[in-house]
Amino acid sequence: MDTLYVYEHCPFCIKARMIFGLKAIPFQLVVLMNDDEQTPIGMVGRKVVPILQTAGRFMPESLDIIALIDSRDPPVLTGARNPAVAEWINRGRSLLYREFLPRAAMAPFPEFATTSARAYFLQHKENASTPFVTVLENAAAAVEAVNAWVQELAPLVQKPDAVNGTLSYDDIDLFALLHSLSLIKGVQYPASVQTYRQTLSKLCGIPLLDPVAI
Ligand SMILES: N[C@@H](CCC(=O)N[C@@H](CS)C(=O)NCC(=O)O)C(=O)O
Repeated sequence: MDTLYVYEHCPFCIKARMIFGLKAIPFQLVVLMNDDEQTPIGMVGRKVVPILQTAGRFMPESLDIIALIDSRDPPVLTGARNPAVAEWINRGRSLLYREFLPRAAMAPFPEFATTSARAYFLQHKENASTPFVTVLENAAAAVEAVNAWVQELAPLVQKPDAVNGTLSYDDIDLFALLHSLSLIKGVQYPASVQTYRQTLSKLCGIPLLDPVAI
């Protein structure tokens, strides 16, 4: 069976997990400790996830993993992309991840199960010019900006199970981002977006982070 090495907070890992869920292909999910440098370096020469172990080899890069798994018959990511979806993502991605990282640092992700693993994340992800505490102190204004951005997604969602009507790489990018977004408390989802993220969560077998939102 294929094994996928991940961190649960990692959006690239969500993308790789999605293709297994969408195709109902069984796989083993292994969460690495965030400060475990040796395991990924031993597998692919650098500290990175996701890593797929398949047919006796190790493979990094979420898009390569997705392409490999989707090349098994029948492919599911057959729909055309809509450039407006990528444009929407690009408009808000840096705002989202500025808000996401300090919350991730506090969330009960298994890759942070030890103090040293959580400390490693803080050391590597906290930006000296904008400490996490400063981001969180300004959360109210940021969540308002996030909400304005999320409203603009509503008209782009064509179907609950595929943003453009047929599953495509836009769904991979969009659900991975909405998964990260679900860690942010106070985000208000327009009806079409709410139904979409809940439907994709079920189809992919990847729970949203709503219950642990901060
Ligand atoms: N291009 C890679 C990017 C993967 C990536 O940036 N992964 C991050 C986690 S989100 C990582 O492993 N960073 C090293 C670290 O967190 O220490 C992909 O698409 O798979």
